Amino acid sequence: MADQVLTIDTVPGYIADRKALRDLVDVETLSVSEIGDGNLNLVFVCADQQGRRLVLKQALPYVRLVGPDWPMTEARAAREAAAMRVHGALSPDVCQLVDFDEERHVLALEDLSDHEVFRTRLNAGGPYEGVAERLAAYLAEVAFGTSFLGLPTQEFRRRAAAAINPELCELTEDLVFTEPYLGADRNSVRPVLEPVVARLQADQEWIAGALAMKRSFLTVQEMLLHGDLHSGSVFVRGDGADLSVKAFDPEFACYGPVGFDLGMMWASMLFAAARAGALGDLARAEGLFRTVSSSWAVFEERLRQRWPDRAAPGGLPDSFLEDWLPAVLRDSFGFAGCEAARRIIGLAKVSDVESLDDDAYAVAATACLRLSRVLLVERETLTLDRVVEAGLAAL
Ligand code: SR1
Ligand code: MG
Ligand code: MG
Ligand code: MG
Repeated sequence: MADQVLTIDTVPGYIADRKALRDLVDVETLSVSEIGDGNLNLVFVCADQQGRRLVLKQALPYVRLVGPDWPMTEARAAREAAAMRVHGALSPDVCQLVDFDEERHVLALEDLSDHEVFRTRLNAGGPYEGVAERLAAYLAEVAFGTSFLGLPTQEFRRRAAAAINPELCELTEDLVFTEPYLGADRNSVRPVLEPVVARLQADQEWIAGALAMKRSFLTVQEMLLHGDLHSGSVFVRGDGADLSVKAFDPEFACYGPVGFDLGMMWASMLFAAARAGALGDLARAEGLFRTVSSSWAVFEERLRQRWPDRAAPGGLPDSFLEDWLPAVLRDSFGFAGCEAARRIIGLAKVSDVESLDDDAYAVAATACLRLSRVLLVERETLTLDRVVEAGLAAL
């Protein structure tokens, strides 16, 4: 309902009326700004004169990127709140939920205004070392803690059944797994890329790879996914020993295949690498490509550490892990290949590539699509080293 949608003028009154929030800031001296730049929601930063801050995020009843003509359930806010609680209990690298108002679909979030969005840092050529690895550790903890590995199977099945998010999953099915390959009116690329896309969309091996990943996304309910883990869903602060990493925005959360989030995250590293290469910094591009390998190593190591604590050791011998990890790796390649294509061809694009001038755009976007083909078509036999080789060869 329109009167339920917050504005910068109604936020102070909203906070004053909300018991969990009213003592966290002084509403009398509050300044409010709306900073949401994502595709779906409103985000308000509220600061009082004592320097206390609160961040409110409200799900709109439509897709912000397109407007009221594309309705979208606000129930996604409840999915997001639930995922933040579960993920936050398993990993320190998750933005904390302060309060959730189910009626108005408003989440109050930990103030991370001393952080920056990872994509912003990547686009500026800033430090990336350690971020993909920390995200991989977070994903490993969640993969263990929300799946049949860490949970008794009845509990696992109950949680999987409760975590449905059909409307947002359909958005992913359409935008990530259908439209870039089969075509859609809302697809677009700059003219220089049209022949590359036309060739790919006539490539049955590439399409079959994407549709195999679609089947996996639709049919596998393995862990509680973040569901949209791109570099715009990650805050970072500092680097080296002072690095802080906080994943946020899990409104697409659902039970799905373990390789999904890892693949999405890898694609973000590939976009940043393609951007660096297109701007002439091949050393940075190579370093970024190598994060696929280094983050996989962390993911695998963390799961091997957790393995002795699995819920049903009698039913899951070590041989299971030795088969399962390579299967997750192959899936992650495939999901990265879908994300690498859809952010170039489909509706929801990434500034890593879109902010480039035409010449650099042609290089970066073509490289992403070449990598998409390698990841999707070769995923069953691909090695981590070959990703770096193929990435550099594509630039
Ligand atoms: C219309 S929403 C498009 C995209 O934005 C979100 O961040 C998801 O990535 C979704 O696919
Ligand atoms: Mg409502
Ligand atoms: Mg049993
Ligand atoms: Mg988002």
